[in-house]
Amino acid sequence: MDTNVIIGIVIAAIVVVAIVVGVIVARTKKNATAPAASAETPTPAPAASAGESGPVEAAAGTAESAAESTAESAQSAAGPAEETAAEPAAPEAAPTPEAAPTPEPAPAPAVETPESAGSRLTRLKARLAKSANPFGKALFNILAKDNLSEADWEDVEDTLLLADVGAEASEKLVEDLRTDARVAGSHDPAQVRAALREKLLDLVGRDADRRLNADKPGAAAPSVIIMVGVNGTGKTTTAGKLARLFVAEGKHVVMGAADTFRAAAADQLETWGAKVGVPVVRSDKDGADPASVAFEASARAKEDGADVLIIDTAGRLQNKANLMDELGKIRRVTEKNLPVDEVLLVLDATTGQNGMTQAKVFAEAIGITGVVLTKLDGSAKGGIVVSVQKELGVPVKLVGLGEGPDDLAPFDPEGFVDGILA
Ligand SMILES: Nc1nc2c(ncn2[C@@H]2O[C@H](COP(=O)(O)OP(=O)(O)OP(=O)(O)O)[C@@H](O)[C@H]2O)c(=O)[nH]1
Ligand SMILES: [Mg+2]
Repeated sequence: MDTNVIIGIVIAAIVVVAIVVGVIVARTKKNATAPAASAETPTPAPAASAGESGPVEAAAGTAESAAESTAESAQSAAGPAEETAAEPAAPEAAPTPEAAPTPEPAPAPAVETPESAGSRLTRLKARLAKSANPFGKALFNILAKDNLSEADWEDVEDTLLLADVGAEASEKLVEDLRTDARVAGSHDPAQVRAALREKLLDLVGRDADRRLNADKPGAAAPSVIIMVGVNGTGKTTTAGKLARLFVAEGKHVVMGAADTFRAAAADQLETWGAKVGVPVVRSDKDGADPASVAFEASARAKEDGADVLIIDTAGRLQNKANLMDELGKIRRVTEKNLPVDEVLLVLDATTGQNGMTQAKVFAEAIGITGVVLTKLDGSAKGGIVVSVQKELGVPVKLVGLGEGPDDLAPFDPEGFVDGILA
């Protein structure tokens, strides 16, 4: 009995050992075959198909068709080569996504908080005073003299003309100042300054409604703004800065890159938009129809329930009739989706009176509801504020005072006059 039990245990042990060994051997075989297959398959298979197809076809052809077949074989070789290039890409691509997600999501949350309108006004007022712009100060220095001679009054008028106030307005201001007792009769600098400040404020227009239509109560939503102007005045920059101003007010903004003249223009607008999380509707084709981009942008803004749509357009010379007609088309096509509430003419303050001719033609071609005066920081011609309003009968609504992202502010007549008198 005891011997039988021992024999039984020994047999059982042998069976168990045999099973364990069997399992180990099977696993080792599997491991050995799997990597070999995955490593080998991609390389030899394509090499064979690319290499074989050429010679086989060439051999079948006659002398005449040899050239064709060679070409074909080259093509057929290229074909599989492409396929094979794609094939191995698949298994190789598989492991990469695991590593890729780590670095990519990092840049996404970097959305900036733009400066509020109130605080930028104070900053911009100071900048205006420091710029090359204070023609008001030059006027004050003449007017504060004790006995004003005819030559002094001529200097006053010249200063106004040089600052681009315009001939008619300059003449009128000189007349007003000459008859003002505080200037002509008093020698108190404070009174002279007060009188000059008042007159300049009258000239700039203190009562005009300078709000953007999008900011008025009961404004359409989405409210549509189109930026127009000659080349390089600052349309795209202003569109970007304006988007920030709206974002600072908590508005949902969409932009349309209807400057399809060059892809860089849409890229430029996208860069502005990306900083504050504003989407940009654009075309990927250089030279696409700008009106169709405007149409798509207005459709998107409507669909998204945006508060404001800003459409940037290409710079154009006012004497190019076809380009001016294109602006009319952009407006009409946009209006198939949404009414256009605002057309902002972007004028470079440093161009002075030349800007006036442009302004008139743009006003006729597309209609203008407001002016943005850019580069006032580098201009001694701030008087253009006066002349452009007088000529067009539309107010200056915004001013650009630098290249910084928040260097755009609603135009404030008091701030402007104080800035140029400082
Ligand atoms: N100093 C100063 N520079 C400005 C101001 N606004 C715009 N610029 C600069 O003017 C240059 C032209 O600006 P853009 O916005 O590209 O002008 P644009 O009108 O869109 O130009 P096009 O699309 O080519 O017609 C850029 O270098 C801007 O930084 C401003 O208020 N002050
Ligand atoms: Mg532009």
